[in-house]
Amino acid sequence: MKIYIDGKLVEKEDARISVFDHGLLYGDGVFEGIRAYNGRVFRLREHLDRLFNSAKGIMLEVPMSKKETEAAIIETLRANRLKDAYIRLVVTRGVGDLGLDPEKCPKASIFIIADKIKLYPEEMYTQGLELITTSTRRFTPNSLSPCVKSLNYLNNIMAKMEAKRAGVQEAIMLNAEGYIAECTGDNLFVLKENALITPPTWAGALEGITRGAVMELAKNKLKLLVREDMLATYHVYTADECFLTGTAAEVVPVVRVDERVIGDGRPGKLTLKLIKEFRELTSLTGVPIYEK
Ligand code: PXG
Repeated sequence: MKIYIDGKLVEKEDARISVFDHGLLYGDGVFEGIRAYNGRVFRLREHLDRLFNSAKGIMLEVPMSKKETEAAIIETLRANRLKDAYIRLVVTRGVGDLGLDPEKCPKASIFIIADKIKLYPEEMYTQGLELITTSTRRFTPNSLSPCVKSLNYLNNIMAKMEAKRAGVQEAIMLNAEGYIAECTGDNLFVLKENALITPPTWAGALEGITRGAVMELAKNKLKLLVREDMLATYHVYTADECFLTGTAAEVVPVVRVDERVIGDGRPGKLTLKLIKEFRELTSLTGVPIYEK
């Protein structure tokens, strides 16, 4: 496996980061999780825009332009001869001293891992997930903006642990006011009487790339009304359908939340249609890896 790190492709064993890197010492950095399907990188420009916006949010200068970063991703995929892949793009503050001050870090580091994609079990899509609401809240815009996809995922990790310990796979995270933000690594949607609703970014949701694609498909292909709105757990319990979206999971039906059955307890009809539409979109669109 070849890893891209600061301008070079190196073997996995040689891909190393310093113990003085503030990405490690403080979670000071940003990242993206991207997928390639059948030789095409899905929504690459959108992922790069989000990465650069996350970096701007924390005053971190990405050491390459968007164009160069795009080229580095393609180069890494080619070096590993991948057609279907999960790509992890990371920018850290770089090496500094033991203090917090990022001014002591002269140069940010960038690395790209492109690996084979580990698919989730098919039952997850045919049977649906169960969720709980966790006690760990999503952080608020008066601390770190939840729109910044930073290297500090401890909140979400704590929420994930709580879900696993409760015997379910995923957790709903509320914001400080008690409205739903999203899940630990996925956005949440509910469907009620032909309206598809998802929390806005100002409720604490990350502006998911999959979320954006699904909103477009729901509007244009399924002719649903789509809107961003505040949701409380009550609105999920009483929804006709519920599902999650994310790069790794794609579109996953939710059938139970906090021990309430959603709809008839099976993946919703429109959710299944969206899964199909999304799979079609990912197989047909994206930035080609092997063509010029
Ligand atoms: N919310 C959060 C907090 C995320 O981290 C999403 C939503 C979905 O966004 P996209 O753009 O992927 O549709 C994410 C995605 C994981 C994992 O293992 C998930 C993410 C990052 C790293 C790991 O589930 N992020």
